[in-house]
Amino acid sequence: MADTERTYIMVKPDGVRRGLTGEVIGRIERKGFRIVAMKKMLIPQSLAETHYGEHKGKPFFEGLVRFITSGPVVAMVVEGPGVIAEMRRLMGATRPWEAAPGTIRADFATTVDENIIHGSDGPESAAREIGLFFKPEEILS
Ligand code: RTP
Ligand code: MG
Repeated sequence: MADTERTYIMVKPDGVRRGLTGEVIGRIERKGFRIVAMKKMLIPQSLAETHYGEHKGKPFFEGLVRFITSGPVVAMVVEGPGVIAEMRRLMGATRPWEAAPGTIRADFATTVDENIIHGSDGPESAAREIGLFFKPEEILS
């Protein structure tokens, strides 16, 4: 069985606005993963720019930061065997029209700019993003 890992998951402002927070949480819970930290928050501009730092200089960067700060998100740390890759699979491809049917992005999104959910894309980004959004004492052991 895959190693137990933690990943950073976030319902983006479009998902919160559209009332899809429960749908996303339900899919995570029904899968059998454990939510070990969670909060609803407005992301400050500086945190948004740091979180998406890898995309700085790309044409969509400013719009991405504007979007992710446009309303509350629901930030989570999710734990389970192989959870980093498995959550990426449950989310579906970045471009919703390329996402496999049954994935969150395929089922609920139509555009790449507003695609409902974020999930860390590897062990390094998971550790980095969890540290950006949560203090160690906010995470259940
Ligand atoms: P995320 O980081 O948000 O979980 O998404 P991802 O890993 O699937 O995709 P990534 O390449 O990290 O891109 C981050 C977000 O930037 C927006 N994007 N727009 N207009 C475009 O060509 C474009 N490309 C990326 C998307 O909202 C994507 O989720
Ligand atoms: Mg990404």
